Amino acid sequence: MEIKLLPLQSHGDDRGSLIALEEGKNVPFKIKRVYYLYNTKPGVSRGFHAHKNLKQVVIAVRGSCRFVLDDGDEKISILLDNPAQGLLIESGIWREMHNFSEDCVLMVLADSLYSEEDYIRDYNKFLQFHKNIGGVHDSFFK
Ligand code: T46
Repeated sequence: MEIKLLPLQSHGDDRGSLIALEEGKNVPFKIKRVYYLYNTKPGVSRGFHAHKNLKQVVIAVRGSCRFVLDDGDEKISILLDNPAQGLLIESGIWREMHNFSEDCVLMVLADSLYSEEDYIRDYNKFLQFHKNIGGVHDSFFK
């Protein structure tokens, strides 16, 4: 599995830094939703699900956290600790988030509105999804 890290240009000057996120430019989809995770308690892990269709870009705007991405064949672990990098997570990928730093703020850009129907929260169902469909196909669950 290939990790897709998007470089985000930082416009720094002597006042500080600024990064702009622009749909179709440095974000490869139409942005329908933005949310952020913060105040994650020490020792807590999050995620443990895949999405049938959703694509997202995740940015550690502050602090750090470790992502484990799993496409059903292979697991890859990556530390997100740079506000000038966006992790692109395609649909059909199981994700877990571990080792949140106390100050971690994760900002997430999503290509769809929130829908619990899009989640696969059971790992065995995810493996079945991957095996039977080989990727993105919502009808398997209907
Ligand atoms: C993901 C990782 C990176 C909403 O009401 N609206 C929303 O847009 C989202 C994302 C969540 N929620 C509710 C659903 C749950 O009751 O907020 C609660 C926590 O969501 P969840 O347990 O899914 O959070 P995480 O941190 O496990 O996962 C989230 C996203 O859900 C997920 O898409 O990829 O962050």
